[in-house]
Amino acid sequence: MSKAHFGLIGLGVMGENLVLNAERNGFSSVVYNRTYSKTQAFLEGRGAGKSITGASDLKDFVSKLERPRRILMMVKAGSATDAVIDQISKYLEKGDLLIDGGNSEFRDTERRVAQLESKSFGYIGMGVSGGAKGAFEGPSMMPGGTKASYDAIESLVSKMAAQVEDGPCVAYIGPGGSGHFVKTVHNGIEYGIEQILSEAYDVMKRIGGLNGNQIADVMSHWNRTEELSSYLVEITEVCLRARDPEDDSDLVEKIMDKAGQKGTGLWTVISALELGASVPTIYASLNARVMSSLKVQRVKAESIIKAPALSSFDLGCAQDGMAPLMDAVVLATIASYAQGMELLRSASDEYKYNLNLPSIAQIWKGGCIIRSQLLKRIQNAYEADPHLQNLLIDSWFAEQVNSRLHNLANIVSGAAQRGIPLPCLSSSLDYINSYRSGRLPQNLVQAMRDCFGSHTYERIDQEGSFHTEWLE
Ligand code: NBP
Repeated sequence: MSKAHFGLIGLGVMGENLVLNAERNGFSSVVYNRTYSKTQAFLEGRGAGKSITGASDLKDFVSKLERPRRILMMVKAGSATDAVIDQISKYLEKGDLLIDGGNSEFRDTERRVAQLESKSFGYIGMGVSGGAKGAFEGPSMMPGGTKASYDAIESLVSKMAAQVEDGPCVAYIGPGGSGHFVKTVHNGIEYGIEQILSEAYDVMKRIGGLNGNQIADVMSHWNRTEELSSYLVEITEVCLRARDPEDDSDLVEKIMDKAGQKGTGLWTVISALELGASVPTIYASLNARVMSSLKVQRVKAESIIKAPALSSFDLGCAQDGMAPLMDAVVLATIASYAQGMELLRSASDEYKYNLNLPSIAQIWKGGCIIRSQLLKRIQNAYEADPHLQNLLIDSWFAEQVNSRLHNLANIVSGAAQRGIPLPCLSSSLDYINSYRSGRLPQNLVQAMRDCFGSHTYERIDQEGSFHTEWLE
């Protein structure tokens, strides 16, 4: 019997769809899952009649693969991934390739790349985005590791990936854990945009008095604009139109307002803090989820702390796509991408990843959760100026900021006067205002630090380090 081209470990939501994708693209496959009954169910179900066989143990799995073996692990990140590596290593031979497609922490991947490559196996840490549907139809993939290992899987992943007008949504990212780092930042941006759209919904519902279908109409309008056309706006419309089969009301209104936060959003913020990169929009989205989990406390506080007095402000009209609110959403979305891209640049410098920012924007244009038309502009901006320090000062993005900033300010201040929290929109406004402020009040912070701790300060008019005896 001829050997299979591709092996997959972990028949969960993602693994099942990815192996069907590989098989459809001409790669005969063999699958293994810790719980064998799942393998059997898959082979009798979605995997039936396809060039996919199963294995009940890892020795048999490895023996069914052509060499060099290309094996994708889609298991839970963390100790499960280490366990699988540990169990399979004894059956691998020189040149075989293990790919971790889970959401692993990038430092774990750094460690595993070094460990596996030292045994002459290839190891790729590959971020995969697109959910179950993307995994089946074509995801966006972010592989990192050695270039030689990437070259060995390129024919496979470039066929499996989503395809956009300028190629597949996969490219070599860089060494070590860079692929998983880029996926982590992708997820951080995703957190930001999800929260921004949720805040816009809240404003339209609580200030504009719109119902789910009316808000969905605005989302539909936004999804037809260059600035906001995206997968996340598209699915927001879908969610808002869904009816509760019980009483035909807006289903979204029946959902508990508590969101969890998995590793990647938190890791993005931790990495940003470690690297000294500014990501307030992304941090605000993470914190909004933390606040949402305090449901019992919030319900109690609502009856104790009253909202400020009402004041009116211009939200725009639904037929016009709520133009002022759209301005606010466009800028917060841009801020989210800008922060993510700057975090990637910092990591690239610090960890010597040599990241290609236009290529990463290209990979994200299809298949993944944050795909959007804006990514074409982002790709253009970094292609035009590889040393661009921040998206906000690229000419097209600067024009967006200059023409829309007043409305972001109006929406944030108007909502604040009604006691409606807009963590991501207000953080984005602060981010943009801070970034465009030639002088910030950190001169006073420096004075205080020198006053109590003799930390010294620099002057704007003289070179050197200065100290003042402030309390004398
Ligand atoms: P699921 O939760 O659907 O499946 C997890 C898989 O991991 C199952 O096959 C399970 O085997 C296996 N597994 C576990 Br749990 N512990 C194991 C162990 N100690 N040894 C061997 N196998 C073990 O996950 P999923 O949603 O398909 O996600 C897989 C990976 O992809 C995760 O890292 C996830 O973060 C990442 N990811 C998910 C998405 C998404 O949209 N869901 C998107 C992108 C990336 P069992 O059947 O025996 O329990």
